[in-house]
Amino acid sequence: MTRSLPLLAPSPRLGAGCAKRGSCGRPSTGLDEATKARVAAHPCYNQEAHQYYARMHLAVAPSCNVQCNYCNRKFDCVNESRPGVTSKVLSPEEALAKVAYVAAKVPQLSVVGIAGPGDPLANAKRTFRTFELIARDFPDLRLCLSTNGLKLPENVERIVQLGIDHVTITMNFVDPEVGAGIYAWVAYEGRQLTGVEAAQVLLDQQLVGLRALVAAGVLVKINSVMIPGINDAHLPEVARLVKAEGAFVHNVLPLISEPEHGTHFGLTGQRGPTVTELKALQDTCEDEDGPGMQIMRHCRQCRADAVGMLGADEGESFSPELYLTQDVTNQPDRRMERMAVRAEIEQRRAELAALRDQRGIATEGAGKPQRLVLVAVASKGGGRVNQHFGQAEEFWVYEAAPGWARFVQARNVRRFCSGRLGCDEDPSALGKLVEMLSDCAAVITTEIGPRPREALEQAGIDCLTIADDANDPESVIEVAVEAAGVRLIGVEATCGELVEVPSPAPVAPEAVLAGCAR
Ligand code: CLF
Ligand code: SF4
Repeated sequence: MTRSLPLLAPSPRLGAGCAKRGSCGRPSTGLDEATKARVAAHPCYNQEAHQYYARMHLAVAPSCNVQCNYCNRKFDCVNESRPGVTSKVLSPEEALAKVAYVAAKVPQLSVVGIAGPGDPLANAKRTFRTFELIARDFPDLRLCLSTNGLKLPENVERIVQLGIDHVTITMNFVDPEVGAGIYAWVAYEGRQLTGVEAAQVLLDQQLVGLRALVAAGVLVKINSVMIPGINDAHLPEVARLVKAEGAFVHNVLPLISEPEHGTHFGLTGQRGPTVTELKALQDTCEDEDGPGMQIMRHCRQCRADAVGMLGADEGESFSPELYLTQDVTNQPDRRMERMAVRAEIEQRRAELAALRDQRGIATEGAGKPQRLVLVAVASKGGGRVNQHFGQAEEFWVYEAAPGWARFVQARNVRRFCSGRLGCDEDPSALGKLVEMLSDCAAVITTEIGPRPREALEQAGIDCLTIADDANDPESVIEVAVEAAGVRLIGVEATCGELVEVPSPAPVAPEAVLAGCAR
């Protein structure tokens, strides 16, 4: 194996013996074994799982009962899906056919979700009929639902009955005065409410629903859209409250407000946050939360008809012409195939966990070092550094230090190299890419061309390459990231300087989303 990363001697274990850490030397997530098993293969509820497992969304819910200022109904629900293309709305039977087709082609599929394009519970009949069919034919797939929460209280019983184990509620405020700036109206009991009254009703319903779900043992995720100047300073308060109410994970995601989407915020010039602002707020919410509730940092704001791994949407490969015309039933051997793939994935994860233990690398929990650098990795998943710099459409950003490597952000970029068609000739493309990575101390990829290498190095970013070999346990993200952290912090330490993450120039949301907005 060729590599330009330094080979590491095993690092001393940080915080060994600390009660907050697991017996294996890695941090304990504080979850009991049953809960760990429930989220182990859910790509949204478990960051590591998103490197291995796929989800699919079924766009069966067209209408909505509220009007968010960041939504244009011509597009998908932006609570859980990036706006850009209106999904084909499926009937429950069409949705079942799609699941059968996708499950046969994507054996790492583990979760089926309903997240739009409107609100699933404003279309409760269609939503529950769809879940009913899937639960009947695909008992091995987990069911997931995302809602604005307005109709949650009256539907909790049905959710529990159907075994929908994961529910997301979008909660953007806990102070109705703040909420009044986010929602144009809320339709409730035959009336169209506006302002503080509308926000108060929505909040009351969300809290009643959240408490009932938690009491019933459903794992609840809270999504909060970060809207600079409107609710950004308020979201730590949301984090505190939802944690106290028993939410499992809090996903703080950035507002998308391109004017071409025609939303109120887009048309009135409301900007979204920069990647730096988003990370800072996620860090603050995590501190507010304290141990016990996780902050989700790997959300890709998927479409309501997304299929595949997060960050690698294959939805367009599964057209209705395919799944509505071909008979792909859920035969037992297909299920066996999924089970075999899952067993392989879990074996790989166990091997990588053992390797991290051997190296004393923690990925979460107490014992986070104070001296850290950010490192960007090009990966397509599988726990490997397996992407060429020029072909990456996203970079995974980790905090790294000796004994520590934690995923903190996925950043979308415009693909720089298009293979045989050559590299992007737009001189600003490379500049934007470098700007996007400018707070990182290093970039780790399988390969990188001389031009981007030079541009990154001129910006003070180290370029490290690691050969990809699926069977080589060295070819793993955390080990590579930690090696980078050790090297960079080591260099700084010998100079007698404190390591500080440089502040990048603000990055406009347009640049962040370039190449991903459809
Ligand atoms: Fe879909 Fe949402 Fe379930 Fe995941 S997405 S309904 S919890 S299976 Fe995930 Fe997509 Fe982010 Fe949603 S990355 S937008 S958090
Ligand atoms: Fe749009 Fe979703 Fe808000 Fe409804 S809940 S208005 S579909 S973003």
